[in-house]
Amino acid sequence: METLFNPSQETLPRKKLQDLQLKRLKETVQRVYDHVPYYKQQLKALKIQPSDIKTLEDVRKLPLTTKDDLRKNAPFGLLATPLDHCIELHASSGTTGVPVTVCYTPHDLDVWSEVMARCLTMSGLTKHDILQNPIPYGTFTGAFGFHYGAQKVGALVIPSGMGQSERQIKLMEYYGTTFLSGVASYMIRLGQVATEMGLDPKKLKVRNGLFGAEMFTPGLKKRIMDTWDMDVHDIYGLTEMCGPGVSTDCNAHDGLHLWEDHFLLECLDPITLEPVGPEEEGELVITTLTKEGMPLLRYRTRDIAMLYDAATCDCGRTHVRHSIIKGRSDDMLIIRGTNIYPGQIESVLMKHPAVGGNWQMVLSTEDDIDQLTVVVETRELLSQMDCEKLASVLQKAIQAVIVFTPRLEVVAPYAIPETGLKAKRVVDNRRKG
Ligand code: DLL
Repeated sequence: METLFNPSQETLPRKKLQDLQLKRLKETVQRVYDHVPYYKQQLKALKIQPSDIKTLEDVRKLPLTTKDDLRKNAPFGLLATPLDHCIELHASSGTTGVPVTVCYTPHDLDVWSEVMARCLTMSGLTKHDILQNPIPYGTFTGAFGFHYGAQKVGALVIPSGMGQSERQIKLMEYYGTTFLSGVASYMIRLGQVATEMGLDPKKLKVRNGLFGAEMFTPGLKKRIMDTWDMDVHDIYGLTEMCGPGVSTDCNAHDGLHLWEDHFLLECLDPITLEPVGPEEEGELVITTLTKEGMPLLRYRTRDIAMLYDAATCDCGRTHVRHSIIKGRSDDMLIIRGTNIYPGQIESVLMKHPAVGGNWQMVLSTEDDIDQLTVVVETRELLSQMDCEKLASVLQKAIQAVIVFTPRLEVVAPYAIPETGLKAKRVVDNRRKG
């Protein structure tokens, strides 16, 4: 049996968990009906009264909420409490420039710390650990989520903040960091920098890590484990729910347990919006069950995954598991009629030891035909001939997965410009229309 942060809640028998969810769902619907004019109007348009919610399945009567709905009501239009009751704000900028803003009451921060503490404990954090948190402390939820959760566990937090990779490595060495948190792709970069500084990452004291915030393929996970000789867990979350802390994989590494006492999960076909069957891919749609500041009904995450049987996992937790996030429905590219997720390309690249820390898919239009160029950094500087050999091997391996032949460009370490926090995997220069 694994160590659990909150054993009674994490192992709640399914029937009790569902009773609790129903009670909280009813409260949430009443709350938004009473306090959020936008939802009152939506519910009235669908002729739904809060008293119509009698079973958990009745969630399907409720309106869906999209990122666009949040933007239209930004920044504070969806609050269910006066702004005075909120004590912290976070936002995700997204691509259109209108930030999605979320405000937290003291209760919301308590719940966030609690779910983060559960995720961190699931990935091996104890009060004896020194956790280094190389994420920017700002409106992005990442740093604060890990910070609050780790303090709740009682670990010592080094709030090392964003970037300055050499400094991060020196801090690890100086303080004897045992646990790392953050954005998955940055761990590859840090490993590369440590090696260049003449340090073997395996010889540092880091033994565990919890990463997420972006596409996180098994290949990338394995690479981080091998580089650092550490155990790696995957954490999922989004600003609209709280930030990181929605779900994490236990030691079975067979899906991420999602905290069902705080979030009600549906997995829907993104086109028909009907529920998909067990172990069928669909979009995760989540209703908050305990949010005071900004409760959301049936939020369409756009994240594609599948649900596993909620029966008790070997770890003892009873909360439902979902697969790793395959990609976002809006990340799926259609290139020459073929549907491609960037994760498919990453899975191929990460198998090859000469491939370095960063890669991109660059799309263009030539003679009215879509062209895909996969640009790949090498781990070390290679000769022209070795670059050509590597390009040819990768080209064939990718072609086997995506059916047509992409162009391959092998470049030196660090040649792809860093774009900030989350890796930018797709550059779409195709002519539109
Ligand atoms: O990325 C929160 C977070 C921070 C999660 C640190 C984990 C670690 P947003 O910036 O709002 O919030 O982005 C949320 O990122 O809808 C997914 O598309 C993607 N995402 C987050 N975690 C994962 C993951 C944070 N483990 C969006 N695997 C989500 C794949 C992830 N994608």
